[in-house]
Amino acid sequence: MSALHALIVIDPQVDFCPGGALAVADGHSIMPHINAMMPAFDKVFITQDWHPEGHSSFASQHAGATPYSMIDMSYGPQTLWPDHCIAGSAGAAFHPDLNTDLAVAIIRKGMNPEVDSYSAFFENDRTTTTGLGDLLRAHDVASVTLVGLATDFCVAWSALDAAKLGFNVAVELKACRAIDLDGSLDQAFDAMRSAGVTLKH
Ligand code: VGL
Ligand code: ZN
Repeated sequence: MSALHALIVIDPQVDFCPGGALAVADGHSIMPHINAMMPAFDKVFITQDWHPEGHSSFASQHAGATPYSMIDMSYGPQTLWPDHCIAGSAGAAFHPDLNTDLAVAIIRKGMNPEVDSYSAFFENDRTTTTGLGDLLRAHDVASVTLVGLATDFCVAWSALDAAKLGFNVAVELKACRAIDLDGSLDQAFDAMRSAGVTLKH
């Protein structure tokens, strides 16, 4: 029997909140909402964006490039970001308002210097797995609800991969905040709807 419902909290980290290196507007405000949701789920998983210094997704590593511009990497187009979520740094820590006590596991991603990883399931090469899909199955999880930061990048990519892997997927938008670069939020909504992801308001 595989019928459990997991909450997957995506990248609820200091650097994605106001004052952080890659601040998402109002990002901190989702933390109390996520805390309140956790007890209603069978299992809770949390992801943590966790990059080495000099990661290839940082604009600082590409001569003349500015943050939020795009480049072509060997694995496809990649947005360049400000340096953020350096492994072990204060900015990579979970936001202090988040209660992490109920988490079954913390999945770190983005550690390969050459490849970014928006999704909690696969790196941006779309093939290297983080192991989360198998871990969820080992925990008898069939349905997942995603919350966290940012709606249009790591939450959306994770939701699309979860649907591709055969999980029932919902995104609780009250507990998400977006970056919204050049229409990325509307694109993410369209892609998630087309993939059968339930968007909850
Ligand atoms: C994220 C950009 C770079 C996210 C992570 O969590 O949405 N976005 N790294
Ligand atoms: Zn990142």
